[in-house]
Amino acid sequence: MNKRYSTIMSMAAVAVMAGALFGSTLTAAPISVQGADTPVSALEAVERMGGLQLVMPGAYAVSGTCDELLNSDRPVVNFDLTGESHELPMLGGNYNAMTFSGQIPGPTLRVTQGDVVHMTLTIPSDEPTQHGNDMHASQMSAVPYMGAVNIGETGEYCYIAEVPGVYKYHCSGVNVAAMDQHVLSGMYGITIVDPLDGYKRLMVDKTTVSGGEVSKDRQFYSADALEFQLQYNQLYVTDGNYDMGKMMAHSTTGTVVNGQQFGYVPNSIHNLLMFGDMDKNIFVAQPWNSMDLKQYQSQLLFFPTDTHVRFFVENQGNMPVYWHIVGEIIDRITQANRVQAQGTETWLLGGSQNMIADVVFDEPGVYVAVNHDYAAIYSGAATVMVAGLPLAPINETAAAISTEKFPVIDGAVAAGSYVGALGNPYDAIPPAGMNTIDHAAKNVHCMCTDDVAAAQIADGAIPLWEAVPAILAEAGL
Ligand SMILES: [Cu+2]
Repeated sequence: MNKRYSTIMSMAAVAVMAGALFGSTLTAAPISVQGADTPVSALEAVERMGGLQLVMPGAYAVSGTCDELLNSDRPVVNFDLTGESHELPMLGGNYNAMTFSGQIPGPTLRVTQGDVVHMTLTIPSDEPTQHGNDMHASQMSAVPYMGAVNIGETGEYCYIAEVPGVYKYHCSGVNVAAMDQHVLSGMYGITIVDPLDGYKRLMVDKTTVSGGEVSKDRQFYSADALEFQLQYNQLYVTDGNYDMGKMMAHSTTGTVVNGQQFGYVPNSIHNLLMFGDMDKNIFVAQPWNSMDLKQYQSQLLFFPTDTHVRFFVENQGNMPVYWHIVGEIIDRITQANRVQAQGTETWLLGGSQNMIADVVFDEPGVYVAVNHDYAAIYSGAATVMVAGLPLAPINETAAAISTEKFPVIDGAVAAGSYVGALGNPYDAIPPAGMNTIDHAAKNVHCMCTDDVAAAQIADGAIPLWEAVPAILAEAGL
């Protein structure tokens, strides 16, 4: 798509967006030209007015101020973000990413239903553009609270998280303009609002047989679960920059899960443990193999069998997510702590839609969570998960290199999964809530800056690119 067409598309998108946000009576004012001597584009008109927010009558701004809510009796949870542009890696090279607080997705906020969220957004003085923030967990006037925050300044708003569930938050661009660019370049994250009275216990359909007679044998699991977060999005990039033409054509450059294509597939460590050879790949696509990749080296998700596993899933993108686990049936889907489905093979999430998927894995083995759209799978939406300790060669290798100082296999056995030896990836683990089972260990993993990776280490996550060579040296391998 050429640049001119791309500009036209951008103007059309702004007009559509403005119409959607402000309704028909208010749309005419911002898009028609006020005080202009010559005809200008809609985008220019918006810029001349200082952004769309100026035309919104103040009388509509009935909520969002903090004074009252911060002094109510409700618990207050502070959530402080910064808007930062960074160059980050994707398959095929680096690109100009935009982030909340140096990471994609941004930090996950976890609160309890009824809490007051006090969110602030700071734009550092060296940041080249304004940013905004729209939290879908809120129910408040978008204007003026979600408008652009100027460079070098901090914006804030407050709201009560009334409805439990998973909610997207995202940059609202520069007063809606370029919102697509900012979100699809990485400015998104989630809020988890735990139900005030906790999560529901999980029922799993089973049968039993006795004397040739089959009968129902429903199994119940406590609400406490081992938890993961998975956020789906697309990249639309040409020569390292966001390409709006590709977005309009739904022509994805890559599909990302938690900001990375194929970020949760085996790496050279798993190759080594499995085959004794770092370069002999286990999985069909392992683009993030090298130890030199540090926090970008791909990692796997680990959990024991016969355990309640809870996935917080958000579709941050522009395309549907047909969420499926190769080898499993999803035991339950909830939204707003209300059951949407039980025993479903796949669940569809449209753009900016979420779910909590509860699953119990009965059989030790390797499973793959996918967006069951082949284009999405092949461009990055494949997340490899291992239940139990099913890989005999890994168990043997781990036992062989296990030493008193690094009791690798003991840790794994104690945890009932390889999490005890290798940890679960930090960015796939949400903050703990009221029904959370702790992960035995975390490893450093994220689509993030080195500063964010260092903060993960400070929080106890293992940098496997340092730990594994140390273990191998200790074992004389
Ligand atoms: Cu932004």
